[in-house]
Amino acid sequence: MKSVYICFSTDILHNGHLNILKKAEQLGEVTVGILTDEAIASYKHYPLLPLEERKAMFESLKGVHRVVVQESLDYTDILHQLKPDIVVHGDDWLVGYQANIRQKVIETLKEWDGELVEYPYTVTPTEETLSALDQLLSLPETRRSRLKKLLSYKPCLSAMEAHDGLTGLIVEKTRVETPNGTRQFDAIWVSSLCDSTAKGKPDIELVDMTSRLNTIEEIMEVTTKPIVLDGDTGGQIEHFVYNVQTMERLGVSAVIIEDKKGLKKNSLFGTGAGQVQDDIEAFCQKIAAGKNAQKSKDFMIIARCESLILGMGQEDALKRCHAYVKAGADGIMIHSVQKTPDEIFAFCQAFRKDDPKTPIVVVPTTYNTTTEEELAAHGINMVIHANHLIRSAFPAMQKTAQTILAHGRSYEVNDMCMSIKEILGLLPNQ
Ligand code: SPV
Ligand code: MG
Repeated sequence: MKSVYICFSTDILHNGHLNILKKAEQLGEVTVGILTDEAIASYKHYPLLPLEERKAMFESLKGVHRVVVQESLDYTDILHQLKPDIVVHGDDWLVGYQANIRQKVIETLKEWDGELVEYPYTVTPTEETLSALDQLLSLPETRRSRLKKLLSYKPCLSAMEAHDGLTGLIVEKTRVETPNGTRQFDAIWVSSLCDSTAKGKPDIELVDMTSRLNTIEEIMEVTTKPIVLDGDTGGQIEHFVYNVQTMERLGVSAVIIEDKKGLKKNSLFGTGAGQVQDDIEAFCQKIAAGKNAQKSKDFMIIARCESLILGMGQEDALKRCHAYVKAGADGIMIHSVQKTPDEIFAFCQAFRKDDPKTPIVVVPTTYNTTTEEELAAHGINMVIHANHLIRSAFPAMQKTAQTILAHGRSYEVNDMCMSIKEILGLLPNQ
């Protein structure tokens, strides 16, 4: 009897899957491969059912001899382990990002005269309803817990700022093919700088929480990715505890609050802003009160330390960050406005000596020649690209406005704009 291998990433079984399994069964003894949560999240949505449940689902199917775990989208390793006579797949992978994966399967199978059998891939009505999965993934309960889960298995997350529905869609949908596979952002950063700037206001906690929550609602309506809110100083403790519960209820995954007091100004001003850092004890009390107030297990409060920004040095930053973790912080963010990552790397090395696992978050706006890979290699768990969508949109819009004004007509900006047809087709469900 021939050995047959077929890999699945689905959460929900429908007729299309069962039909292809039936065909596979006629070819020989079927081994089903189940992709890990991480591999699935790398190219589509975060799976609704965790690996173990998906594995159990396939194990219970008639005609499935055994179920194994496939660690990556690339089949090479698993095929070398199993050496199947036949690999079965739908013909949907002839084009797109899967075409490379298919080619490697064909080459690997050649090593032992294995065969690839492809069946026409049919989009069943059930498949269409699978797009309703997005609706489920965007529900508060499902979305909120996803940041903690991603942090638990992915060494370093990449977050991008969004400040309205449209930028939310860009962060949600942007994917690029790289030699290491498909890449997409893991989380959405709702920056105070960008949220304020988009409203034509300075970043001084002037845009109040009601308005910030409206922005979040707008983003949430069109996205499924976990949301990390820039909570500025967190405000008064008495207000913070209420806001924590509101954020949780909405499905926000984490809030980052910074250890500054008085009128908050943006950190990128550096020491020029005359900012005062909060006392360690007072800030620890705020963190503890927030942790006490939260109702769910998965909401995260991340403490942001401004010691390096304010020239207080590494020892002060370390003392504070360890104290914040002791007070209950689920992660720390260490900020810097240096042009190189040196002080961040030195901090991480020292912090990791006493704390190997608390997630470290950074915002490499000024030291942006450093890659996420290098940051990850220094023990950093989340990289936030904090302001780049608004900073790239503004000059583009300004140039368009100036060009129209200069020419007294809009013809000259035709090539700077997307077409009316494109903008009308841009948004889903119109
Ligand atoms: C923000 O994006 O609003 C931040 C990060 O707080 S920074 O602007 O670098 O201070
Ligand atoms: Mg901010």
